[in-house]
Amino acid sequence: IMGEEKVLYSVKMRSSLGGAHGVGGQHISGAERIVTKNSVEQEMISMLHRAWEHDRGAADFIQFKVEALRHEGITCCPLLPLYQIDTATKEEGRAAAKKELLRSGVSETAMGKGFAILESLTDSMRGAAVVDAETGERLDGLGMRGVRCSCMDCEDTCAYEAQMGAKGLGGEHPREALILASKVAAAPGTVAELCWSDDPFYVTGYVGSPKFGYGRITVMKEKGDPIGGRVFFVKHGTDMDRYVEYMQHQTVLVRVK
Ligand code: WAQ
Ligand code: MG
Ligand code: MG
Ligand code: MG
Repeated sequence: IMGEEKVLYSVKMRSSLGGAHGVGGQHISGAERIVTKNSVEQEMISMLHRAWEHDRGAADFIQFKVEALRHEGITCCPLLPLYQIDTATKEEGRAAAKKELLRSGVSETAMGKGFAILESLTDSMRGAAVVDAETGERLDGLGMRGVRCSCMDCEDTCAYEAQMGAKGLGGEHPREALILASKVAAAPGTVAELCWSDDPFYVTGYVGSPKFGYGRITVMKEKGDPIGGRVFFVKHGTDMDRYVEYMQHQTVLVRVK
């Protein structure tokens, strides 16, 4: 018999400063985990602290959503293998990212379009721009919001932390990025993903792909730059309704080998 403590809960937090999102508040941070019931409370406390102590500012508006998940709606995908490219400057990092995108199957045109979207931002996006990996056309039509990838976590936090801790990659940023990139790479249609952080002092970014995994690029922007974004490059002809539905609503647990 399955005990109460085996029921999985989604815990989501988003926070802003100067009011709620959409009514003048500036986005500070968001977080989500999928945990057993006995961990929900601890998770909420640690998210609260993250919102209050964030580099982007101390949030004054914090929202939580706690929701029991239905077992039959949950799927699994593998954790992407990680490799690292050491770079010293933003220019070097972005050049490395371009190389990774091209060898992952993104066309020169689409790569240029993806970079143009992120490099022309004057404020951070909330989600990701979806770009046709062949033609470079932006497909989501969601402007500064973009598509949010949600409803994912690692299946076994202990196994994950043991593996990443051993590589010196503990901490929230690599964890969240690797979990997200793993779900994105497993999506039907994804060719590659490009990302750098909106946290002003977090200069590491990555290119993820189902072909090569998670290519961590140590420097991709200048210190102090608060603008970040993501681009999901998809196969020409990808059904966008299904793609967005998977990103926003499919619960995916990422399995550590
Ligand atoms: N779904 C889609 N796009 C998102 C999501 C999401 N759930 N969360 C953030 N984004 C977009 C949004 O445009 C943000 O501005 C941008 O990505 C950056 O988000 O050491 O910290 O959460 O290996 O600031 C990568 C390197 C860190 C980690 C990425 O991203 C490592 C990071 P951030
Ligand atoms: Mg964030
Ligand atoms: Mg984040
Ligand atoms: Mg951030």
